[in-house]
Amino acid sequence: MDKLIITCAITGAEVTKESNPAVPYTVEEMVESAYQAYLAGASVIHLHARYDDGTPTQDKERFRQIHDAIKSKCPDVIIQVSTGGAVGMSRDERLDVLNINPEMATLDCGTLNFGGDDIFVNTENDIKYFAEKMNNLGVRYEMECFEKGHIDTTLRFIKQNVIKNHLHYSFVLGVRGGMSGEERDFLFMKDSIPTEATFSVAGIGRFEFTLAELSIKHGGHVRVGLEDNIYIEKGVLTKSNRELVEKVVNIAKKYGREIASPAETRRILKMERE
Ligand code: KMH
Ligand code: ZN
Repeated sequence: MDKLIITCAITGAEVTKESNPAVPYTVEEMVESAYQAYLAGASVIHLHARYDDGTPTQDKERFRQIHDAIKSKCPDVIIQVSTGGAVGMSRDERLDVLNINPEMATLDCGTLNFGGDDIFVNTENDIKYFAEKMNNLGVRYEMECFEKGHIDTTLRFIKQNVIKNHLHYSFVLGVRGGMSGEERDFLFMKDSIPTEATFSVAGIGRFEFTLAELSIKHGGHVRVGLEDNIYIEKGVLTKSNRELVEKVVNIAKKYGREIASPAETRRILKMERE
């Protein structure tokens, strides 16, 4: 079994300090949160940009500021920028971040309801457009699949040579409007991807640690972080992203799964740049 890749989704675009004061907004808060998560064992930081008041943005200059500040504190960490942004952003707005030449980015592979009146839109043409841009720029992408239909879309795109990366999936389960995060959901997703693919699991809310444990057991990788979940255990707010990462490290220990460094992560995901 490969060593375990831990991704930390430090802030997201939707969760606020009103829900958990540990959610980072400012550049300084993001850097400290990313650094602490890295020290605890995260080799990948899944990054959204926000302004100091918490407003999400895909503005390349804001992203560059945060990206460069994190890299100067932990130069080897992999920064995976979000091209999902926030609900309601346009295609080109979401893609502005590619102008900073990131090492890795997300590729969202389908549309879904996102709670209340929100719809996170990723049409077939959007996905193609995003994949083609990233192929041309040599940006490595992780395919975010919120339900099984999104995997089926990627399988079509692989056949059509629209998706050309090493195949690395993230199953994001438990979003209100997407697939839930029970064991059967996880197994269905895992068994639906090509055998040569790697995968990580991001459990939203109460699914964060049950899915982390399942993924660790089944040879997958794990994403945790305040973007996805604000509790360390039922009813107890987490103090930090670091605490969430540490909890995964402890689960991994139980199963004898070692933690991948950033260099090992690049090897596992075949992402060394030529
Ligand atoms: N904020 C969500 C609407 C991604 O990062 O690629 C989308 C999202 C996915 O977080
Ligand atoms: Zn995200």
